[in-house]
Order: sequence, then structure tokens, then C-alpha cells
Amino acid sequence: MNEARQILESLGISEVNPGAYAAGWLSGKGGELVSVNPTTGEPIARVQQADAATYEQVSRVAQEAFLKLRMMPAPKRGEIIRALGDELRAHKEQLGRLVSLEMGKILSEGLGEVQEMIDMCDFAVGLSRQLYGLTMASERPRHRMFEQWHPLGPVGIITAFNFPVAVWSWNAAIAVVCGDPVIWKPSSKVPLCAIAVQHICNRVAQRFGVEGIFNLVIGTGREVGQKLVDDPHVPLISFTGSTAQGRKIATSVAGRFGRTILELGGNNAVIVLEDADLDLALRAILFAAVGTTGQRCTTLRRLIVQKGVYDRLLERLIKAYKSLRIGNPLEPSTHVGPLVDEAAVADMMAALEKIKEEGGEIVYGGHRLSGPGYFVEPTIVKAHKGMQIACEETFAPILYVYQVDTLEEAIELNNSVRQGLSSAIFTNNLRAAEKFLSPEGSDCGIANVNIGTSGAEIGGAFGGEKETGGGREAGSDAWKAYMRRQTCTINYSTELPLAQGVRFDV
Ligand code: UN1
Repeated sequence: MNEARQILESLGISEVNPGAYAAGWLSGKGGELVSVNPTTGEPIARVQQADAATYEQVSRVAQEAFLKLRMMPAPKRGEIIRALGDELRAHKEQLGRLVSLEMGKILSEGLGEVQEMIDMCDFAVGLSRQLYGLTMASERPRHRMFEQWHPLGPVGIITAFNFPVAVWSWNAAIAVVCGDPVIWKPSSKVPLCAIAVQHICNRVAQRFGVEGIFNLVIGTGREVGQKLVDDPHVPLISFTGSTAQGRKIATSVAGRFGRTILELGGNNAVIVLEDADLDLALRAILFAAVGTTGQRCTTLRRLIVQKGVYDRLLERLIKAYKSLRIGNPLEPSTHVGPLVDEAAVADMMAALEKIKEEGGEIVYGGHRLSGPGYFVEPTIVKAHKGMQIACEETFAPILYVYQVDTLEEAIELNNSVRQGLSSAIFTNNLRAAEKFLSPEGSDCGIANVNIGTSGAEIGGAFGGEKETGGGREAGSDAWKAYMRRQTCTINYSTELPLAQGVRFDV
């Protein structure tokens, strides 16, 4: 029996056939999907996909569930998410292994991803008692003015392969405490992770008598993805994926006046100044650049180094890359697992060709590893500012290193790309750090000091500017996107004064 099947059975899942879940497995005629283990290139499961008709059924179930969920007091909705968090805690090990097996990230990161879901549930439970609205001073006597937040409706969650479960939880945990059922369309590269999570959700929903608040549709973008994006009963689509795809989705959803939360491409930079703690910087750079085999949207892609430490840092970095262990992600000693599939390897190889054409110098790596699976060498490139390929997000472990003279030049380079997700500076100079964080500093949604670009905590709002899409998810007040704001004015006088002093006497 293969390991995927063993894990699924330990979670009480005996079959993975139906492609959609909405208060009971639905069959679908959307064709078969093969899940492949990126470490071996071998299939590990076959999943029946949903089709357009199945999607319609799921949408109806979600709409009905909304009528019930919206009237459940928010702290009671929090209890559902508390129970979900407890289940995830109990199954952390199996789920973490499944993420690692199907997606290819190392086990420690697979477990970390499940921890991120658990943290998200804890956060959402607290939030369920804190969906605060403001009270405003009315300009009219004996009038009370305030705002309240109401549930919005079913939320469509379209997730990427690189975080097969955590990004769903950022959305789902918040949506449910806000009173919104969810319809999840996971990446077709990682259907088993979604099925495993959905089964856990089913058990929880059943226990609380709220079947239909967690829904799953596995299928191609053209078939079920487009249906979800165009569904007038889904007022919010939260999409994580490429900028090209996000642009299309944003346009479609805007056409029907729906809302979107977009988490699109990043092209994140770290600045290292001459006064930085180089030991600290080196460790942070290494994890941010090669962690998850360069397949995080927060992955460090551009390293901007002040000239006095450039040679020293580059030399140490190459030495560190040489000591990386590349291999089976489930082996505890492995640092770097495979890329997700053959297409990802091809994209990296195409980028390497472009790099050479554009005059970049590959100083470490640059090859695919022979043998089964989708393994590549993490690669370091001496880059120059004219390189177009470095302005694109290649979802692979390629690190472009630039040399600069000043902090100002470094900030300009940091901000010179079309994406604006994450950024960081390494310095012990208070003025430099504060300038980087100021309005004339980094233009990204995330800006760190003496910490790498990836591995954000869930307590903050996550997201980025420019072509990253502008969405915010997870912590802080990101919940407001999942609710509708209502401004209310109550007149408890016997007069009817008009605002702005307008007179209308008859
Ligand atoms: C993503 O790559 O889509 O900050 C999300 C991080 C993780 C989330 C990444 N907490 O790297």
C-alpha cells in the first residue's frame, strides 16, 4: 500500500473518487485527475473531478447553508472553528506528511503548514467575539449612529499548490466565523491534501449540524473554476496564484460587481547593508531563498548587497549552498525537496537560458539533478539591473544577487519590479531600518528588519501591492473583507432634523 493511502486511511478516508463535496460526496463527470509524487514522478492516487453540473449542486448547498449560518451568533460559529482546530491538532502529523508527500516540501515545513492552520483557527475563535463595529457621534439631537458587520455569503477560495492547506485555512477559518460558507477549489496538483482536510471538516460540520458550510470542488479551471468565478451567489472570490490568472479573475468578478481578495506573484528582495550582522543575514537568506524549493510567493528572489560586504557574503552564500542536502522531503535531514512537477522544472530551465542570454552569471547551481523526480540545484546568479528575467517571478530556487553603493539605490532597486509582496533589510543602523520602513522606503505589503522575506506569522494581514493584487488575508482586520458593513442611524426624538442643516418644511 502506498504511503498516501496509508495516511488517508489513518484519517478515516477509504476512497478519494468523488470530485466534489457538499453535505455528502457528489460524483462528477469531469474526468480523472492523477496525483503525482514529485519525489518519484510516480502516481499516488486517481481522483474523479467535478463537472459544471456538480458545481451547481455545490453552490446551491452553500447558499442554503448560508441562510442558517448567518443567523448563528458569531461566538457559536467560533465554536465550530475551535473544534476544527482541535481536529487539526490531533492529526497534525498525518496531514503534515501528506502535504510533504504530495507537494514535495520538507516534512518540517509540511508540519509548519498544518501548524499555520491551527494558529489560524485559534485566531478566528478569538475573532468570533471581536467583529467590532464603530459608534459615531451623530450631528442630529437624539440620534444614534453606528455600523455593524453582517455575513456576506458563500466565499469561493481558489488555492495554489505551494500551500495546499494553510492558505485555505486563512480564508475558511475567518469566513466561517464571519458567517460565510466556503467553496474550495484547490490546485489540481494537490487534490489529496484538500480531500484530507475536507474529511476533517465534514466530521466537524456534522457534529455541529451545519453540513454544507465547508464545500470542496476538485476540477479544472475551465470547468469548475470559471463556474465559481462567475457564480452570482458567491459575492467574494479569494484567489491565490499567478498574476496572469489573477488579472483574468479580477476582471470577471468585477464585471458582476463581486469582490476579490488577490494574492498574486511576488518578487521579493532582501537588502544587506555593510553594517549588517552577516551570520544572521546568511541564515535568513538561505531559508528565504531555498526553503520550499523557492516555491513560496514570499521566496527571496533578489538579494541586494552593499559593495563593502558583497564579495564576503557571496562567498559565504556559495559555501552554504554547497552544504544543502537535496532529496526526499520526508527524510528529516533534507533541506531541499523537489519542484512540484515537470512543467516547473521546464520553467526553471527556460529562465536559466534567459539569464545567460541577458548576461547574468550563474555562480552556483543551474542544473536539473539526474534520476527520478523533479529535483533541481538551487542556483545563484550575479545579476545586473538591465535583466528582464529577474523582474519576472520564476517559481523556482533562483537567487539574483545585485551590488549597490547606497541605501537609496537599494530601496530603488527593491521597488523597481511590478510585484510588491515581501521585502527585508539587514542592518544594525536604526536610521537605515526606519527609512526602509518609512513612506519613502519599501513599497511592499510586508517589510521586515533582520528577518527574511518568507515565513510570516498569521497574526498580521498578509498580502502585497501592485501586481501582487492588493489583497489582505489572515490576521489584523483582514476579516472585514468577508463581511458587509451596514451604517445605521436611529432617531429616538419626535423631530425629523435633516443632516447638513437642509430645510424641507411643508
Ligand atoms: C504563499 O507562498 O502563498 O509567509 C504563502 C510565508 C507563509 C505563507 C506563504 N506563511 O511564507
